[in-house]
Amino acid sequence: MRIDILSAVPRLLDSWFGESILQRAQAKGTVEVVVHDLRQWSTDKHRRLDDYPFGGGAGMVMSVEPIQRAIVELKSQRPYNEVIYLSPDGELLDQPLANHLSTGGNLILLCGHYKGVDERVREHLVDREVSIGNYVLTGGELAAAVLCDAIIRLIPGVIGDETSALSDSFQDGLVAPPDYTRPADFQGWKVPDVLLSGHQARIDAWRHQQAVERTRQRRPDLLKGEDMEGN
Ligand code: 6GU
Repeated sequence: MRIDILSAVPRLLDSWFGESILQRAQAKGTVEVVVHDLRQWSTDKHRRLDDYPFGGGAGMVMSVEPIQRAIVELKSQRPYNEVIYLSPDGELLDQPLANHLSTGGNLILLCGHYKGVDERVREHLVDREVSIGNYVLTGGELAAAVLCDAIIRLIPGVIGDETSALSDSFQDGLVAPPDYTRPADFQGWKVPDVLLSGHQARIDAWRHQQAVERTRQRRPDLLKGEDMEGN
């Protein structure tokens, strides 16, 4: 899988993708993330990417031409499944969307800056718009990094224990049950007996019941439309 990120401030992302678990994934060849400076596709003599909005008003708008040239060039080199524009008014990123994108082949991620992009980018060049939450960031770069992290960690072999991505909070629509490690008694703070019992079926049942209970207390929004057994 290959992810191409188009940014006006690529250095913001270089350090992120040069470190961390994502670096290991890239070293193994599971995934390749390539960050591009959109300015290389600018034809303006000052390499500008933005311009004043028609109709006036505050802020600058990212021009359609460099973005179109970038996307056309990348698409001529390999197939892409989706071109995604990171935008605060996009579809909210959640686990099902991360799951979908992690199985779906190559992606182009376009990071907005300034006021946003010329509307014709959204109409003609982008397949999907994604937001990472109901707050506004200065640009789409952090959102692109969040989206990449959520996607890449789901690719088999990227995180140590291959089953652990599937037992994450949210994968079954429930938050995760509590975990404990040694010592079993720390100054009187005890691990629940059932976890020390050795009865795997009882442990599984306890974990499921804890997950349901925690979801009801902390994230009742996740249970909408589900019965309390989490089915
Ligand atoms: Cl994708 N971009 C910006 N600029 N702000 C955001 C966002 C994206 N998602 C949440 N806030």
